Amino acid sequence: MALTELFSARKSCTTCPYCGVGCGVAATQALQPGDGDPVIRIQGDEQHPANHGKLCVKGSSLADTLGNHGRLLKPQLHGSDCDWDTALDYAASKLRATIDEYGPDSVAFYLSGQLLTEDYYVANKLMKGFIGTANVDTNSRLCMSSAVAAYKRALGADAVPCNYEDLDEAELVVLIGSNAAWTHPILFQRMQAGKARLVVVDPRASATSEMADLHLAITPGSDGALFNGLLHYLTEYGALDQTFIDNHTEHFTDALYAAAEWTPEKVAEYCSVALDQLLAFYELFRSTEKAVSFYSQGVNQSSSGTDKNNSIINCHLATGRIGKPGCGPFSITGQPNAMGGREVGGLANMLAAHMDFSDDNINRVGRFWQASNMAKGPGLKAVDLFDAIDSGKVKAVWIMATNPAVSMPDARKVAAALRKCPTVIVSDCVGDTDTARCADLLLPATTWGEKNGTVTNSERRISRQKGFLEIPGEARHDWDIICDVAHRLGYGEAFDYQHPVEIFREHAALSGFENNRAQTRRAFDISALAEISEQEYDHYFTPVQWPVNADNPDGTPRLFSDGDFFTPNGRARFIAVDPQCPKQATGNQYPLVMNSGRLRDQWHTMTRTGRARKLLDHSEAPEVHVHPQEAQKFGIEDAQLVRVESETGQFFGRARVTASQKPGQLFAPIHWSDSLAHNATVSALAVPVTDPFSGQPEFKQMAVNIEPLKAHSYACLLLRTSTATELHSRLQAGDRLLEDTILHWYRVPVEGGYRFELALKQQPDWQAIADKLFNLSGQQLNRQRLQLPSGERWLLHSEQMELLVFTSADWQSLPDRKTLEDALNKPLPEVPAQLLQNVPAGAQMVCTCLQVSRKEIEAAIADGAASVDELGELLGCGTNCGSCKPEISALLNTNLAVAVG
Ligand SMILES: Nc1nc2c(c(=O)[nH]1)N[C@H]1C(S)=C(S)[C@@H](COP(=O)(O)OP(=O)(O)OC[C@H]3O[C@@H](n4cnc5c(=O)[nH]c(N)nc54)[C@H](O)[C@@H]3O)O[C@H]1N2
Ligand SMILES: Nc1nc2c(c(=O)[nH]1)N[C@H]1C(S)=C(S)[C@@H](COP(=O)(O)OP(=O)(O)OC[C@H]3O[C@@H](n4cnc5c(=O)[nH]c(N)nc54)[C@H](O)[C@@H]3O)O[C@H]1N2
Ligand code: SF4
Ligand SMILES: [Mo]
Repeated sequence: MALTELFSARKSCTTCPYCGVGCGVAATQALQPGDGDPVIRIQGDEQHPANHGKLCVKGSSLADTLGNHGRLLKPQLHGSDCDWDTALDYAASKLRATIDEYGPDSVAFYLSGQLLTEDYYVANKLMKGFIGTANVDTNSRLCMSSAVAAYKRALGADAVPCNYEDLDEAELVVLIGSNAAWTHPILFQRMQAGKARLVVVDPRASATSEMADLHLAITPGSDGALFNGLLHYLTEYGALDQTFIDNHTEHFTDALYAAAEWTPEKVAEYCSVALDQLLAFYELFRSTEKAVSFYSQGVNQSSSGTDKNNSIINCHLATGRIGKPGCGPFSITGQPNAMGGREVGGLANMLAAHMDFSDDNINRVGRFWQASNMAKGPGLKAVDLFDAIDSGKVKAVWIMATNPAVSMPDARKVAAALRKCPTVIVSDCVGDTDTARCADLLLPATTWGEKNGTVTNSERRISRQKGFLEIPGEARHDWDIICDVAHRLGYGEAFDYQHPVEIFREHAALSGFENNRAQTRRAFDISALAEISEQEYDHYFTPVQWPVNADNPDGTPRLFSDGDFFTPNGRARFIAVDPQCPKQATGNQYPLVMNSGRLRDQWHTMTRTGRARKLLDHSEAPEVHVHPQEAQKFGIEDAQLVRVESETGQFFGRARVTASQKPGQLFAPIHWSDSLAHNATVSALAVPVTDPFSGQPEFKQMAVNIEPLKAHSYACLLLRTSTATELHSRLQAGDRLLEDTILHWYRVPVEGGYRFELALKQQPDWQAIADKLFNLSGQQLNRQRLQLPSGERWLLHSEQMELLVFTSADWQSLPDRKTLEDALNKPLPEVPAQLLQNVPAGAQMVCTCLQVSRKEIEAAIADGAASVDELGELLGCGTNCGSCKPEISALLNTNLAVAVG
């Protein structure tokens, strides 16, 4: 419907709920005449300094992820709906009884970088000030904790020096363990629009490395050696800023001493990169003053991630490339509010507002909060926390906005620990997650589009998330739920907030409380916002970078310009780094290194992005990337189902045979879970080894084995929602008939229902399955058969088209899924076997926005299209959000190379 036909439209400016770029979003809600649902239009906010109006494919598809389907709309106690009073009384009484009997350290909160700052602040205050334990950890432990620990060691504070304009101005950007083209797309577009040369350090080829001037495919986990080598090279070739080193740093000689043995020759061998490539990188870094190091999970998710971060920071301190435009060590945050969580002190080893557990700080925060029962010291970090739940030391846990049964290392053990934990409370906006299944009490939370508060992005910029949708069912805001429980625990006075601005003001006041050189000088200070009015907060909040205080009332785009750091003596610290190998070592039993990470169009455990059908076009199934040589060695064919095994668990997925991997290494996306597929939780493979300083787990180097799985045949089932739900719950419950028949499954939401893809162990008795599971009341399934050179295909369907089953000897030769999906909502064709005709097999979608497939792009290249722009003009691909441009460019490179070669 054209907007002109709508009689009213309301625009609200908010912030994207996905990655740490923190793009501004303008949501227009247009009411339709009559009773039609409002039409939501999502666009980039042109005024927002993070994105200037642009959005990537996840952001621009936000409207497709809204709606009540699958939402948790009422509290549920032991699987049954209940009212809020019952739910909150239960939560409070269980917490109180556990604390009374076993002490405050027997309870814990596990929070998330996807909460708003206001939610985070009250959760942290309740636990650390009133319940009296610091057992408050967060999924940021799995994400940013090594970056935090390294910044604190080097700079004296968890303070990101850089900002996004540095990316525009840089002449060199070194992306280390970052696939920014997919994970921080708008920043990657900024880098490409800028003048910087790009160097990518990543063991595998990615969409990001495809666009780089230089790609160093180093041995997994060898980054510490690479940057020790760089420090050594910079020293040898006279690139040190000796004045900066002398005046503003300490321990330089220790770091240099540790780096001394890392000659280019030794590094090249250790990291398995060609010496000339290595020298090209070192020389580029040496000769480019404006150099940004942009790093993420490839270095953080490591058992020596803090040291790796410091090895990078060392090179910036040695060259004085920090606190100046266009340069700096830039740790990029993953989640939309990972930074906000760090600000409030949501990690178990922090107290609040960048204060640790020194006696002075405990006293200071205790006075500010007027707290009755301050925590005395650090609490349990995520891995230790779930171990303590497993061993029974922690007996009640409240999990908010995260899915640890999927995302924690040794995920199976985490789920089992939760199942036996006496009290598990889960606050989520959706009802069916792997973690929710372990809960005693489920609390329906509001989510993006409904929530109201602040988030801080990767460049320390605080922006507003604003609610513009009606709150569905009985969902409530996370901060409000926490405060209600605090009231029931008897701490009402300290949690008497009516509006998030009141929490924000208190948070801002705490950040400035006794924050000066004489007492504790803390980087995080937003005291200038402590008096903000509700009107300003709701209507005139300009995104601003902290510190925002009396000295910098308009915020601070760049830190450390004066060379003054947050250490006691004001000097930044070099850290001597002794590079370590991954702790999950390969050997005979587990000879391969398994890497894990993100896909372009999905967000984590897919509870939101998985709702948008089009976001599954890019990749719809759990998969494992394998080098052709390795595939041959293990007898694996492309698209075949494989089983990956480690010391802790197993993972099933389809093989993607690709030279983007190196031999000896595998890669799997992290997004699938037991709710969406069978045995598809990658983190089940991770042995929970952690970094000694940060406690961050090693997710990028898991030691595994792989084997092909032979299926008898494959089937694709199309089911209306109710039938699909029935099948899903029987699959989850371990129905015997299904278990005997099905080797692996995954599901995809389609219009009107779901498509299930099955790999089968034996010829299934569909009639028995249908009779038993779908209540067809004796109605016979109709059968059609088509004999093709590739084997036979079957179509089975019920009279009401409740169930359509297509089977075939191999997965790829089943008909095109889009055509089949359409059949679910149409009357059966007169000759049903038509549906079995050889419609082209599923074409991978490259441009999700304009629905342009790889096949179409390749055909256009074959017809002479020779640039991304030309393809955009011809097919439209890449002309909306631009997230797919790196892939289009890669297709051009390969296809033109083939044409020329
Ligand atoms: N599309 C999408 N975007 C996201 C997210 C999402 O779920 N989907 N999640 C957000 C979150 S929370 C985060 S934390 C970020 C993560 O953002 P990134 O860190 O960019 O994403 P990952 O895919 O986890 O890993 C990045 C790269 O590290 C590489 N790597 C693996 N081992 C090594 C190594 O030993 N050394 C080096 N140098 N590199 C290595 C991997 O091959 C991978 O390409 O993404 C954010 N953005
Ligand atoms: N193997 C492997 N494992 C990894 C990683 C990896 O690279 N490899 N990466 C790690 C990293 S960096 C991260 S950040 C984690 C992410 O892992 P998780 O945090 O476990 O994943 P999400 O799917 O983001 O979980 C967020 C949950 O919060 C819910 N939710 C959304 N909005 C709200 C809200 O406003 N309130 C409430 N109460 N709930 C809400 C969502 O429905 C969802 O269930 O995974 C980690 N695990
Ligand atoms: S880059 Fe994409 S996912 Fe990240 S904040 Fe911007 S629109 Fe959202
Ligand atoms: Mo993350």
